[in-house]
Amino acid sequence: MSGNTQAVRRGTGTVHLVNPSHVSFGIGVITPRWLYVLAGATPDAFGTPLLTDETLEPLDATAFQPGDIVGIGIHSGNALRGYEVGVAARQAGASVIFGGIHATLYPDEAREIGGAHAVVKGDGERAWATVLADCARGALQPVYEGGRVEPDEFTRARWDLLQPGRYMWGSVQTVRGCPKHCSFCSVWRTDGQRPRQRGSNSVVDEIVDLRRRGFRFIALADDNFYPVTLDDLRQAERRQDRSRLETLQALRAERFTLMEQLAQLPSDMVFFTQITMEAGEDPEFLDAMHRARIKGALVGVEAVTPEGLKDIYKDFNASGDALVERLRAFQQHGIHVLGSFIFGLPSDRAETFDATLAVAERARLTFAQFVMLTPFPGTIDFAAWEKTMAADPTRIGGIPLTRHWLIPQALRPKVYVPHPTMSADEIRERTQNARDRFYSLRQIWGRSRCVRSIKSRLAFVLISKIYRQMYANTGIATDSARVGRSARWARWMAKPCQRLFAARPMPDLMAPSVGTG
Ligand code: B12
Ligand code: SF4
Repeated sequence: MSGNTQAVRRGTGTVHLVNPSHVSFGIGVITPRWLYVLAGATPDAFGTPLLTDETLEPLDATAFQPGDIVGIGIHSGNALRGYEVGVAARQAGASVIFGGIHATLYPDEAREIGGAHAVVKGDGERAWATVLADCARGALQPVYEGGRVEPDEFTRARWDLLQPGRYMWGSVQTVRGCPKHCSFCSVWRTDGQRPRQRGSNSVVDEIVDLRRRGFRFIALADDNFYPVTLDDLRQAERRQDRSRLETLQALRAERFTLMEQLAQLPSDMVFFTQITMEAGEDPEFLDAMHRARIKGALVGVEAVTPEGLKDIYKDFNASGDALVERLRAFQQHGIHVLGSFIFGLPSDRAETFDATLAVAERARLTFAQFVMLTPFPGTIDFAAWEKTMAADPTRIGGIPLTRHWLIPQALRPKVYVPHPTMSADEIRERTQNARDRFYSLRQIWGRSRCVRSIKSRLAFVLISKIYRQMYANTGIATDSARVGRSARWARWMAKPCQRLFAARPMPDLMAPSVGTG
């Protein structure tokens, strides 16, 4: 995305921020928040950064000039493309800085193969200004420790830099960190287990800013919107741990304040978040979500059996009938659930796939994603797998499997962890089959009864299909023709879909005034 005006300052050229992607759709679903947050953390003296989101369109590397500063944010999935961008920027004579979760975990890699002059580990809010200042005086350090900033330091995103009409959903983060410790997830290890919860006023101010610009759909880009459970409170009470109890109660009260404020925003607004299913046991919380118009939530169901949940240290989830009940509780409060399931767990068997689909149906999930167990760096699963792979001689294009993100996308295996009873192909095919069945036109049309008018039902079908093509197919298909077809289809459908999400801007909207800072 180009087109911002930028001031060139003494000593340095333009500051670029690049969100890398090997596939572009023309339209984006959710705004990549880090781009706009880092733009917000860029001191005025460095001018307005030029933002490029490659999920919209590929980067034009000729835009890099000697003396420019190029910031690239990567997670493991887009690290390889990020490194190509870094190398191109360095060749053009720019200073190259990497950040994001993957660079935090592998700072040396970004320098060795990504052309990085410097890497920021952890949060970028504080470190970015230091990096820019060091760069301007020719004193860049190889690594900056960005640490974990406190909630009052979370930088407000610069939504004024958004090009109108390019994204369907705005994104606002309300909390970082998660108290759980799921074995496949890196969040609790990189962002920490202490919830760093942002004051409701600053969250709402940003949402108001987005609504003024015509965004009525907002993703609360949190990993766990429910960081304090009823059980946490009970345990603190039982232990008579007064100070913990007060901390937890304050966090919970702040959630309610936030939701109360969201409820006062224009009635056409819709929020979506990610949450643990424990919230399904907390009707007061679900009621507040409903009033706040948090109409959808991704719930990490992961596995439908107790054995599966044990495999991934997620015993706090329910299984069997209790699972169906918890998921239905969301639905009964008017909250659509996007159930997220992982296949390929050691205890999975051929029948697990059907059992999972049956739960998805019984629980009346509105959407579902079925992913294959992938050892992402920074997770317990990855550490254990890396150990077992130490003597494995397999190389793809010279890359060991334990560095799978460096293998070109088309050659990347889809299943990494050997399964006790199923082959990699069997897991992939059964996963693909589960997706095909869940997203068959007949099934989607049946589920579309969750909305009323025919127009809304058709919109539901469109959104289900686009969701599946953008996120589901591109990640699973082994055959590159299928990936290409999916991407083309999503590109073609994205434009009409975007129109469904856009709202008339409300430039005069004011924030509701209750709440904490
Ligand atoms: C929202 C979200 C999504 C959205 C993305 C929407 C979008 N356009 O951004 C959706 C739902 C599409 C998504 C999809 C996926 N996601 Co996701 N997602 C997130 C989530 C919850 C929030 C991201 C966010 O906006 N954070 C807010 C910003 C401000 O924080 P940040 O990105 O960390 O940036 C800060 C620092 O990292 C740093 N920084 C970042 N970049 C840079 C660059 C520079 C130069 C500097 C100096 C600093 C810097 O500064 C920022 C401010 O402090 C994160 C978890 C998390 N806590 O971040 C997972 C997360 C990034 N996702 C993850 C995963 C695995 C996925 C999927 C693969 C899931 C799946 N199985 O399909 C897909 C991949 C999609 C794809 N093809 O790329 C993992 C990545 C793990 C890893 N090792 O890479 C995470 C960490 C969650 C997890 N449970 O582990 N995701
Ligand atoms: S998967 Fe969800 S609940 Fe588990 S640690 Fe990660 S963010 Fe927390």
